[in-house]
This record gives sequence, structure tokens and C-alpha cells, in this order.
Amino acid sequence: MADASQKSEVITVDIEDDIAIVTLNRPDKRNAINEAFVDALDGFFSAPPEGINAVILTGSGGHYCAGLDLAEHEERAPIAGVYHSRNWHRVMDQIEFGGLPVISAMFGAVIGGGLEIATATHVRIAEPSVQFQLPEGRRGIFVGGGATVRVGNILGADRMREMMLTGRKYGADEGVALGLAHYSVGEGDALPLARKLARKVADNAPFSNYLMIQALPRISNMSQADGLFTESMAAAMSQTSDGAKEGLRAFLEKRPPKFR
Ligand code: 1HE
Repeated sequence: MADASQKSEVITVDIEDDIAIVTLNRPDKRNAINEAFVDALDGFFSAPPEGINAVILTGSGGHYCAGLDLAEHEERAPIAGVYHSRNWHRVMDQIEFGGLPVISAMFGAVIGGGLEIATATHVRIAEPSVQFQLPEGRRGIFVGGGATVRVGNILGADRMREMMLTGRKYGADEGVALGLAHYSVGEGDALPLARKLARKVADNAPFSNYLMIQALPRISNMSQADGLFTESMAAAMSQTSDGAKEGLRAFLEKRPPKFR
């Protein structure tokens, strides 16, 4: 695909071959999330440009995302608050399950809703400036964009509770030890590694990627018996796919597979 770029106010999208680089673009607000920002993420992940096989999500101005925009936050009646939170859930689900592998290149703040976005992505790379934090207790609010499930699944409820109660910050290396990030890299190295990993992921068989993204988190929520049954269904379907034919043939012919 030819180089192209699509600009919007709060996110920018740059296309490099079959990889889209989505940059959260409110640097003067440390990329804090307002309504326009949620809508822009929704717009991109609901209808990504055709031909895209992987996405890199990153921030501008030295930060990934400082969470909910506290200046634009409105007081809402409980029912309106529920719908607001459910809309964030829908958009985070769109990031996690929209069909494209998403790689986060993170630096600076990965705070509150920023950590909720990060944990909806599939590969997370942290530079030394990263600060993971859930400071909702100090702001008099609670997480509402999926952290109880996504961060809770990574840290466990016990460690997440301690993190929230004390407002502690975790850095890149701690983040890797805990699972909030998968890679800890030097300053300026997150985007280059994200490009390298995006290339690898985009070159996998599409149906295998689909199963990794869609089946794994669902199976982990199932009973052992249901999970193993579902795994067998997924394995059988993948083994009869065009991807399996090409992947196995390429291995035997000692050449890289070509799936697309
Ligand atoms: C903001 C926000 C924001 C920065 N909403 N405006 N999130 C937080 O509680 C994080 C709050 N922010 C911070 O802790 C710090 O700003 C940072 C660690 C992210 C960055 O610090 P620093 O020293 O680099 O910058 P700064 O001077 O604090 O911020 C620069 C500007 O960004 C400043 O505005 P200015 O008009 O004074 O220039 C800040 O007010 C603004 N800014 N973060 C609004 N978050 C669905 S539930 C999810 C719930 C949550 O996400 S709670 C966590 C919210």
C-alpha cells in the first residue's frame, strides 16, 4: 500500500505498507481521554483502513496516555454514568477484539484510562519513562474503562487492589515482571521495536492471528472442559485452513511462508 496519512484532531493515523500507526494526539493534555478521543478510537478500530494487518498505538509529547480528561469530566446521574462506562467498554473491546493485532509503544504516563487502553492491546513495549498508575482513589472515582477485568486479569485482584489503594507507580521493568508490559527497552526504542514486531505479527497466517486474539481470552474465561473442547475446534479449523497448507509447505520447502 502506498504511503498515506489521515489526520484527525485527537488521533493521527499514518500508514506504512500494511501497518497503521495510530498516535494519541493531545500532547498539551498528556493525551488525556475526552469524548472526541473515545469517538476517534472507535472510528478507527471499528473501520480500519483496508489492507491493514497490524496496528501500532502510541502517544505524542513523550506520554502514552494520562487517562480520563479530568478537566472535561462531567458529573452524571448513575444511569448516564453506566452508559458512559459501557461505551468505553465497547471501544476497548473494539481495540482488543476488532480483529487487528495491536502493539503499544509506551512512554511517560500510562495512567488510569491510559492503562485501560494499553491492556486492551496485545503487545506492550515500555520505555524507561513509563509510569503505570491507577490513581482513581485520589481523584474520588473508580476505574470504568475495563481495568477491573483487564488489569485484574494481569495483576490479580489482590495486587490491583494494593496498586489502587496506595496509588503506587510501576516502571517499565516492574511492568514487565508483572505483565503490564511484555518488553522493557531503552529510551527511543519502543517505536522501532513496535515496527519490527508489527511486521512479524502481520506476516503470520491471518486465521492463526485471529484465533490467538479471539480464542485465547475467551478460553481463559471458560471451565477446563469447555476450554479444551473449544481449543480442539480451533485447532481442527486452523489445520484445514489455507494458512496451514502454506505454512507447512513453506517449512518443508525451507522458505518463509507467504500468507497474503
Ligand atoms: C490533564 C490530565 C488529565 C495532565 N486530565 N488534564 N489521570 C490522572 O489522574 C493523571 C493526572 N496527570 C498527571 O498525573 C500528570 O499530569 C502526568 C504524570 C500525566 C504528567 O505530568 P507532567 O508534570 O508532565 O505534566 P503536567 O504539568 O501535570 O500536565 C500538563 C498539562 O496536562 C496540565 O494542564 P495545564 O493546563 O496546566 O498545562 C495538566 O492539567 C494536563 N493534564 N493529565 C486533564 N488526566 C473511565 S475511568 C478512568 C479513570 C481515570 O483515567 S483516572 C486517572 C486520571
